[in-house]
Amino acid sequence: MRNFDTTLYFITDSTGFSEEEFLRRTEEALKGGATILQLREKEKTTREYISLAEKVHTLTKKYNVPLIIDDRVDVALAMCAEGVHLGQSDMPISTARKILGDDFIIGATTKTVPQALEAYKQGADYLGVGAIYPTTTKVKTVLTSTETLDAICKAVPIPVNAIGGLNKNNIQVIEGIDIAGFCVVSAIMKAANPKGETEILLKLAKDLTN
Ligand code: TZP
Ligand code: MG
Repeated sequence: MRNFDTTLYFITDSTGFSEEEFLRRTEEALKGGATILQLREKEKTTREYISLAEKVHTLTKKYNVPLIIDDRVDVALAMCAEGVHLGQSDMPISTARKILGDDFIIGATTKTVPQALEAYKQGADYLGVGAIYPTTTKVKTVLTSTETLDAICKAVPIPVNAIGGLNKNNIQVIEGIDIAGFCVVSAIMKAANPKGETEILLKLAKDLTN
């Protein structure tokens, strides 16, 4: 598996942006120091998803940041992404691992300790756990307590990231929990200054994960 660092995990959302503005904001986040980037598209056709992923990949390669594709093993394979992120109703991790091989980064969304142990057993490289706070990003999710997050961090030896409603004013809630990093969508995507916001979040994330 290739090296990756989930300290500040930026997940994109193109909703409401022209492609040009979406790509500009995405590049600003990369300039600001996002350590890993997930392209998350729920409405695009397969062809549109691949086309946008190729454009985003050109940017992530420039900043040497791994690109993770949400939900779609086929899209990730088609455009040679570095990884894929799978939820509880997506392809099973063990099946994805068989298809993708050992070099691909495979992430999993888990909300309980049994789900986390199962994803780890099946070959997940990292876990996303949340939503920690209510989120305005379009997602089918329920809240996960910080106690469950803590229990998951203690249960698996792979990096665990907190996700959901996190921003510079509330990520301190995670203090003392052994997470590897934070995932954010709107805190960066909708920021007036995505680069500046990413820099602030990266510093906070580094301080809280050390
Ligand atoms: N999974 C759980 S919460 C969430 C996902 C994809 C969305 C997080 O978005 P935001 O804007 O950082 O709250
Ligand atoms: Mg998913």
